[in-house]
Amino acid sequence: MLTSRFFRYLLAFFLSMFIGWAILSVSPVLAAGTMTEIHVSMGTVSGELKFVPNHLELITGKPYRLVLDNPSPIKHYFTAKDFADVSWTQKVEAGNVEIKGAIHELELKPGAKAQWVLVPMKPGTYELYCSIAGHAKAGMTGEIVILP
Ligand SMILES: [Cu+2]
Repeated sequence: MLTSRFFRYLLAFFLSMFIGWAILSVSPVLAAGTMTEIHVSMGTVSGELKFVPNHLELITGKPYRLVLDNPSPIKHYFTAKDFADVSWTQKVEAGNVEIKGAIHELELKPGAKAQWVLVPMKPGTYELYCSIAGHAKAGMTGEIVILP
């Protein structure tokens, strides 16, 4: 009698452990279909120094895939340190490489593509710019707004 109750508790314990683990492993970012893609071109084919678009809006707590590409003849940086600080980065995918962990800046060579999968966590307006000398001054800036 006592043993069968013990085993039921034990079973319930392992079941709840399993359910907890299952919930944790299906993070919102991994749930396909709920992720919003935002495409940003760094520079233009004709060499203009700008981000297209240069104004991004994201919503706090929602998963995003920032799809970056560089169609221009020179390399550029996607630099958004404060934005990165208040976002949770799941990964950055570039070519066949996946990078996990904190990211503050991405360098894209001509023709390169990268995808940054993240969840913005704190509302605010954050600056975006290209950190190559002269590019921000020439207009390669933008803003990323995280809405509540
Ligand atoms: Cu640049």
